[in-house]
Amino acid sequence: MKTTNNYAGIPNEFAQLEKAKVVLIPVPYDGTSTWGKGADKGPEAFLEASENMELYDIETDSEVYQQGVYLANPVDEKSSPEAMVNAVHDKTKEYIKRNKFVTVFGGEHSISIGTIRAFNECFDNLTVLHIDAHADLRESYDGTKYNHACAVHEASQTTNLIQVGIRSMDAIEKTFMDEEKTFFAHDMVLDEYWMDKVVDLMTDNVFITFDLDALDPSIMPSTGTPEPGGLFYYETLEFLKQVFTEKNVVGFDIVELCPNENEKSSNFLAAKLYYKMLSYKFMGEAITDEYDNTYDVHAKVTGNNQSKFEDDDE
Ligand SMILES: [Mn+2]
Repeated sequence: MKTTNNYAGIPNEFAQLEKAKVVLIPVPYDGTSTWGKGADKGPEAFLEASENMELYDIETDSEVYQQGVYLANPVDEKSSPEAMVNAVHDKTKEYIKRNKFVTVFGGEHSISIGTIRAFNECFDNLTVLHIDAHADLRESYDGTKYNHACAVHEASQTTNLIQVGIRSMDAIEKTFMDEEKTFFAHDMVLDEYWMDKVVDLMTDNVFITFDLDALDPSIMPSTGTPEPGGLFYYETLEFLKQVFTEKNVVGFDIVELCPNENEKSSNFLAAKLYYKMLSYKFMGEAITDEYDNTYDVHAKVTGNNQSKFEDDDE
């Protein structure tokens, strides 16, 4: 029953690029996954669930779609993992430079190599908040450094990388892991202050890369590589709300939805999580307010928010 090609079936007036503060880039890519295939079907399932979701958010008393959400054409480059990463990078950067709040929906986690690189080139002192069951720190895997197992290796070298929810890794990944900035699931479950500790390690500008397998498989079974002992829904939202309130979240991606014909609730969780993150980003922001993607809309940041656009024309 698809009636429009707009995100969540929103009216055209909120879906035009010119007026939209938010851009959503789908990346239906699944080229390097090792176990459960199907993350290439993620964006379609996410968009379908989004169309069947209520657009009023009770918690923030807002209808964030009215800030404008432009659904970009999907990144369809599949000739090689590296070409895909470059295409994601270019498209992400293009919309950041157009002063949009850029969001990306995967696809497998290797797409984030491109999104993170684009954000890191455009924002100073970037923190990458990596929420995932897996460390994803390998330098290369299966003969490429653009494998999903390497999703944040580059970020570990070039950004303030903070990892949350980790419960699966290879010993070799310790080489690249900063344990001061790693929050293992088995520790988090015993530490009522983990959210504050994570936020304390952040710089002002934060990009969030959210692998859905960070969530507990009981609420998110439809993902390529499920791991027991994950995050639950409300603690995840509480944490995200704190991050969006206290920091300038400059964009985010959500990856690894691997839809299953017989289990639709994961698609709806992904749709709702995305919408919640937008709602937190723009809560308290009037629809008529101008958007500046280099400045914190909650005005909580007093630090230096300058963009790097000027010195970064390649
Ligand atoms: Mn993962």
